[in-house]
Amino acid sequence: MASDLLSPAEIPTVGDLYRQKRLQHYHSQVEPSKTLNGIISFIRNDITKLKVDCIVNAANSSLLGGGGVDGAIHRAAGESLLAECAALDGCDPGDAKITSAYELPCKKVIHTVGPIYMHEDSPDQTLRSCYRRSLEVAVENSMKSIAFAAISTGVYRYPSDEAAEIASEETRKFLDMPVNNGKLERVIFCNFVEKDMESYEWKIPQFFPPTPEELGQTNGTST
Ligand code: AR6
Repeated sequence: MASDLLSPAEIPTVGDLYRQKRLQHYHSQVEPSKTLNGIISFIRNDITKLKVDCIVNAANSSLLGGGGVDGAIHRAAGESLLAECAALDGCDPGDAKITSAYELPCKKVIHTVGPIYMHEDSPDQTLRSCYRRSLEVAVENSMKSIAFAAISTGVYRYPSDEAAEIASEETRKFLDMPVNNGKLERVIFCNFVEKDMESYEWKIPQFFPPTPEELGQTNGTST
């Protein structure tokens, strides 16, 4: 097995980053949650190296592969992935479909189709739907850990800050729903380029703010 694979246990959570003073925080209207801060991570890495239950691909509506992260995932998975995708009859923008992962170190691949930023009237609604549907499909398939590529922020040219805000907000909404409690143990935003990392550093604390304990202010009793 290649030694450059990364498992969730090796990836710091947002809670870890606050405790280690590696993540700044700002004023947030959102309730801090120690539980959620133990689920969320954002990293800069190649998503094909992650040993998580499932990774989320930024596909196009044909599901027949392409460049960017889609190309990287198909190359690493091998030709069987393309054969399974070809039988799925495409995917609408904002929707998500799941396949096996073949030669990838993860168990499943969720393929979602993001908006082409300049081509849609409401690209934000489509991007929100990508995150929501991918999380739903993951839970329906008993996935415990999920890693997202930064959907639409490459050739589809969605601005990184807005995309990171949508990803963070939709994930927070999903995890806050009582029906989803305890379903996902880890949600990892896997960025490839620095501009997306900077956007997550800015947006994550707005939707996953630190608890007093994570700031070292009290012994903490928050959930
Ligand atoms: N691991 C993680 N992220 C990556 C990797 C990687 N190995 N490679 C690139 N990225 P893009 P889109 C990041 O263009 O904008 C394809 O041709 C990249 O830095 O892959 O949704 C599809 O077939 C960027 O932040 O996807 C579609 O036709 C992010 O992945 C179209 O591109 C998404 O960039 C979809 O465009």
